[in-house]
Amino acid sequence: AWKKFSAQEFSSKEEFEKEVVRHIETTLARSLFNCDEAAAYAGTALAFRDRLVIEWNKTQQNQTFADPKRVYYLSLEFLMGRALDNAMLNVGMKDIAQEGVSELGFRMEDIISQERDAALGNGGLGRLAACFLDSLATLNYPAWGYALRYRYGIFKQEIIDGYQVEIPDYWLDFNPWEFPRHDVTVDIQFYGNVRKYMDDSGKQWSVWENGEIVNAVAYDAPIPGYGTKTTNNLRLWSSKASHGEFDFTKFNSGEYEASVADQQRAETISAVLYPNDSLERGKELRLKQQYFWCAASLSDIVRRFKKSKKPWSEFPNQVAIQLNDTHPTLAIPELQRILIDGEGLDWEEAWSIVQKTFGYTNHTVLPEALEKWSVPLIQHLLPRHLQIIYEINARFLQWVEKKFPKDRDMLASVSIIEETQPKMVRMAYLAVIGSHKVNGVAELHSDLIKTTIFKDFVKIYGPDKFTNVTNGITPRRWLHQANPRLSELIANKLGGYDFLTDLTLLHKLENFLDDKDFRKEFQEIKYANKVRLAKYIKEAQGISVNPASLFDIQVKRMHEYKRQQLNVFGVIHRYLQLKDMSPEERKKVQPRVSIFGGKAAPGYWMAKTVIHLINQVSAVVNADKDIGDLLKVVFLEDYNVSKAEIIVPASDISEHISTAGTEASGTSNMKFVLNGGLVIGTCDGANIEITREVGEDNIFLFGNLAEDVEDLRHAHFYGGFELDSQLQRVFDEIRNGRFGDAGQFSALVNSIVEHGDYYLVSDDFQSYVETQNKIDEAYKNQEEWLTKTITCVARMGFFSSDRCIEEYAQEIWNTEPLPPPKEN
Ligand code: 26W
Repeated sequence: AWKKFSAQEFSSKEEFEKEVVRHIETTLARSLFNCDEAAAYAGTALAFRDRLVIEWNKTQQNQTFADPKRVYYLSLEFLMGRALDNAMLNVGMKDIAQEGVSELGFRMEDIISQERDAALGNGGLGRLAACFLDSLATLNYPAWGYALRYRYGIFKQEIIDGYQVEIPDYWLDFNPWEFPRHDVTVDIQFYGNVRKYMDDSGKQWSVWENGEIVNAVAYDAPIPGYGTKTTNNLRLWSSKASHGEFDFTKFNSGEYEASVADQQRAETISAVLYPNDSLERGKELRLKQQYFWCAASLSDIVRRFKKSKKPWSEFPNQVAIQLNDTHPTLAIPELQRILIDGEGLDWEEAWSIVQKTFGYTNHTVLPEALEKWSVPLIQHLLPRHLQIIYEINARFLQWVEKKFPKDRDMLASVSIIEETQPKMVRMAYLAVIGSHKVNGVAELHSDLIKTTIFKDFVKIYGPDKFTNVTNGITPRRWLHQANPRLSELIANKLGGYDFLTDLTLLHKLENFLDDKDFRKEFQEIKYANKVRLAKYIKEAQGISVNPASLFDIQVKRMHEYKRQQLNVFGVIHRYLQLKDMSPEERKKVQPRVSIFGGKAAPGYWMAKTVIHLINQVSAVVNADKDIGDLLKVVFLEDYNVSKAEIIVPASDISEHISTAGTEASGTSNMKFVLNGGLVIGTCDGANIEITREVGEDNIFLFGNLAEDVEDLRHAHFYGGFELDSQLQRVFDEIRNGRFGDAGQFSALVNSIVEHGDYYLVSDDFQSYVETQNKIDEAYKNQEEWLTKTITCVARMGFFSSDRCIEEYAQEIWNTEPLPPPKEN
């Protein structure tokens, strides 16, 4: 085996065991005689935690001493998944630990699976933030993540009678990875009023007063880099009533219930992650969460800056704040408020600091996902911020007016305030105006934002304010951890694990395309990963699938734009064709397993209907004796990060089939390809750049292009609607009840045949089905298929989140790494 880096080493398995036993007996106060897997997990985690903490403290000390420019990544979501395996691999001592736990009578796999996912996110945006933390630490950037410490992460999904049921995810029972910092607290104000006064020198000041105060308490989690001692910090804020346990005046005056209620109201702020992705609902509590987190984080950042005693003009040279979507946009007026009301800077000086400090990443162009908050709500909750937002807007519009005199349409269209009833604050516009750079997350997406939602801002600021940073994924978790055998095979061929920190080295794998042993092992690994998934499917879902079948996987949040409905209609079509065939014809068919997984937002009725249809189709198809292994349909319950680590390495084909122009990037597409699976996809998001990298022959693209979407939608309304005969038949079978109660699915079918087919399912169905047939054909030639998959893996170097972070650092943050000092 190749020597991997290690930080604070356990010099031997004995030393590791000793630490585990010590923690079980003392920290947990348990006897070794009743040590179960949960206790063994706890002991192992605590032993590794000790190692992380030492490097974490050193990193923080070193950063305090050197005081370089730091990056602050503000994200309402960090979908971290499990920490133990990642910590063992990043620190480089998994092998020793593995031997140690087996001597204690456990299997490492079982111990790892004891840990609950840290599921503080919905999907792509949250997982991207987690990959970024891994890359930032690995590349030695002084960087902090800031988020909320939700008591409940994304709900757990259960499927009952084919329907999604949401179960609360209380994940904090035992979390060895977090450290409460009861000494790091911030008072956060809500409501109240603004009073203006003049000081002796005649200067006008605004004070925000009489508000309600809630306490923010910091909880920190260490983020170890791979192959480096750098261990960064993820700081999560928890809300607490400002007067501690109870309000004793109320308590003593007999208002016991009221005092408990106050406390609960305060704690509600950080209680739950909003489970919507891509739907903005304008709830007051969500706005409270956003402000609470922004204000606590900024107070922390400003406090740290002030310790250095540098002049305020240095702030943007010491601090880069990245806004992960518009959710943290209130940080912009908040910093302006701190600088003018708190520190006494004049407006212009403060505003120039603000603009230089922030960068804004956009993750969606879907209109229903763009955040708008009503003016009366902000007025009520954050009266001073509303004044500041109006002032930002007034000055911006004056400036625009000078550039484009008399262009009233322009002024109305770029105003932060939308003149509706009630008036609304457009958060994306505030984010653009308050940042020095705005980026999209894949080339097509970054082009689209410049021609659609931010078109007028390109006219105003010029094109240079807008840039692209194509998303990436961390190869540590998504190759080394999820697919250890493939990682080892690659290391053996390339002469070490350097590819884990320079993923472009994978290109050398193309030299081994003709190496028989390599090919054989590559193929065996894929098969073993499919066996592992098949085993999991059997355990979790009770469905037997043959690992020799083609595994076709679509796992992601359930959404109409992601078009799981297109996939399931395709599955029904396949089923109907199989039923039509003679036994002779069936023998020629490529067996396939269609695997779905993903959560629907609890209020998203159409997405839930698609889950129900998939489960109904699954029940019918899997029970059909004629069909047997030729087609199996699986809906995997409760898709999450740790399940993705089993699912992703096991695909032959994965589906990324959004309506062109709707999926900003996608990141699971990258994960599947990196693990030797091919893609069926539309020309959307990062699929386009994946195609550029792997070559058109190595990806299965289909469907209409983004540039044609508008015309096609128009045609549905004005040109009449003619349905492809194959899709018509699918709908007929759904309607005649072949997959259960037809009434349940009428709205889904009608959204296509009667209500304009907004997501162009009918337009893309035929080419989708044809492309799936091509896949069957291609898969029959296993040698060619293998060549394609190896070639794809070799060409995935571009999609490392390390590349992505380097681009942010150079183009947006202007920051340098701070490597740990050499020790002897
Ligand atoms: C306000 C409700 C809400 C919540 C979350 C609106 C929008 C979001 C996110 C922006 C949704 C999201 O996760 N977007 C995904 O971001 C990924 C990382 O950039 C992309 O790869 C996905 O294409 C994009 O859908």
